[in-house]
Amino acid sequence: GGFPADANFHSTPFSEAEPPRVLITGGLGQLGVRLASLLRKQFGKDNVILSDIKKPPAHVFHSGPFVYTDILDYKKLREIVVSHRISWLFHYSALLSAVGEANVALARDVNITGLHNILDVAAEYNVRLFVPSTIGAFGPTSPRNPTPDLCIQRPRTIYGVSKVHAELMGEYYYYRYGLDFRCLRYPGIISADSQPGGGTTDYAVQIFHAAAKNGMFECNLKASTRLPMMYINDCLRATLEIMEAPAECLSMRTYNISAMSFTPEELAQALRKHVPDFQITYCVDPLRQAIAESWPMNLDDSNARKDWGWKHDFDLPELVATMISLHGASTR
Ligand code: AKB
Repeated sequence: GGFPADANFHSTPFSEAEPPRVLITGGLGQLGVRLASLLRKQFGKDNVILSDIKKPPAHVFHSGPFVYTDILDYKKLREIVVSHRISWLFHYSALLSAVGEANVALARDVNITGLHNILDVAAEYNVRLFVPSTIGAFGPTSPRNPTPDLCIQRPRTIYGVSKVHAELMGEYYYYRYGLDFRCLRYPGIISADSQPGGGTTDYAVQIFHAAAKNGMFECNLKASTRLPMMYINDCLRATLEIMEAPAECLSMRTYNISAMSFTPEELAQALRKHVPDFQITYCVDPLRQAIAESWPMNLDDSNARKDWGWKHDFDLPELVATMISLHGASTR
């Protein structure tokens, strides 16, 4: 028998309900592989399909289902959703902030046209849809410390513009067609075993690799640049939690989530507790610096905490200790 995708299977115990059938687009970026392993633990390996236009490394290919999906090919996208009976979709395909400025036409295609395909297929087949938004959806005229959920959003990157567009279109489809759209504004995400690509917050990932390798790092943002950040485990747990939240808990469909906020200098200082001779130097990238200075310093996530019980586990000291232990830098 068919399983209605909009049935709230969480109202019955897991053992009696059919788990969701999940598709992750852009699955070979910084977050997809780890999201897939979290979801596979929860819902079963074969119920979670990773997809990308890139060729998966062997360990990813052998860890569970993988399909080629070009989100710009609408017919193929429908075919995948139908053939695999997809009921939840996590849409991770996107060009990030700095790389988007270097390739505006491609960023527009992937981040905006691609999103339109995702919205249409999700609405047509009754798929619950998660789209990550970002601190990059705010701009120089937004309040920066703290930044509430609802405020002026006039970003000046194509990435930010495309994410405001995604927030608004997702909410529009929710009100207009009943699409079960859920969205979180992520801070910069820090992970040990996967690299971001082309972002403004990338330094906070690269610094740990550099610390483990040779005890020094050249930072492309100024020492005093304060940005919101989060450890990947918190980010992925928040993502699963908002997807599982009963609809009646959600007073909004797009929430800020927050964990910590620091500058490169503060991060270097925290690193020195584990790598005492750690050196940081600065060679500022003007594009990334300008972007960072237009973004929030602190995100106000009180609505997420109130509505669906969001709570972060990792502050700066735990983040640094965990990243260092994963890189083995303490034995350097
Ligand atoms: C970027 O720096 O572009 C991303 C983001 C914060 O959205 N990491």
